[in-house]
Amino acid sequence: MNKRLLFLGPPGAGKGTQASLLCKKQDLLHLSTGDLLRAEVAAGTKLGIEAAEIMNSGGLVSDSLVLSIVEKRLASHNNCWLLDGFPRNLDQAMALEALLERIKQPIDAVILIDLADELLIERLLARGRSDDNEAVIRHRLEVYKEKTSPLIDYYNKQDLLKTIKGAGAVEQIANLIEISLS
Ligand code: B4P
Repeated sequence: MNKRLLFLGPPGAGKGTQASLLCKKQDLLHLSTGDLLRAEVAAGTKLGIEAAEIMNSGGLVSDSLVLSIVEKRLASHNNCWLLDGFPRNLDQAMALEALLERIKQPIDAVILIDLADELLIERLLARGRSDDNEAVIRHRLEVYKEKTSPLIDYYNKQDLLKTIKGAGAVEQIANLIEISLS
């Protein structure tokens, strides 16, 4: 079984939706940097106050801040996890690689969920989170293309990447993900 997974994809592709389902089914620790950051914002911590403005503009929160959140949780868990929405740029990917080497927990597979821009925008507008208005969504898509999409090549070269089409019913996509991991 794949015990250490990473979910990659544009905002709104369904990373969070699919990660929750798979983690429940396979008893993996679900680490969503988006959720963790939103929890810090809701709790009004120093870290949350720093993150809120950047999240509401659609930008990326600083690498050091996100890394500190992830490191704390990974090191304290027993080896089976799914990282959702992290890493989001090459610096984060390299920092993660160094961390995983140190704790001897290599990634087993990277799932890329891919979806056309128009569908992404439609889904996010329907979701209606505070950072889901059209101008912010378009900015997030640009940030994804510029900063995050180079990770596709990065993980492809390591022979870890599996690409799943994100269009269709939630259960259908969940099925495709499970097949790709079997
Ligand atoms: P995230 O919380 O990661 O959210 P996301 O990328 O927008 O959404 P996701 O792909 O998980 O889509 P979802 O399942 O919800 O990021 C938010 C912000 O946090 C970032 O912009 C950034 O500022 C910050 N951040 C997070 N991680 C960071 C990092 N590592 N470094 C720096 N900053 C970071 O699905 C979207 C909608 O579609 C939902 O409403 C869902 O119900 C619906 N949906 C899902 N699957 C569907 C399907 N098959 N059909 C129809 N609708 C579907």
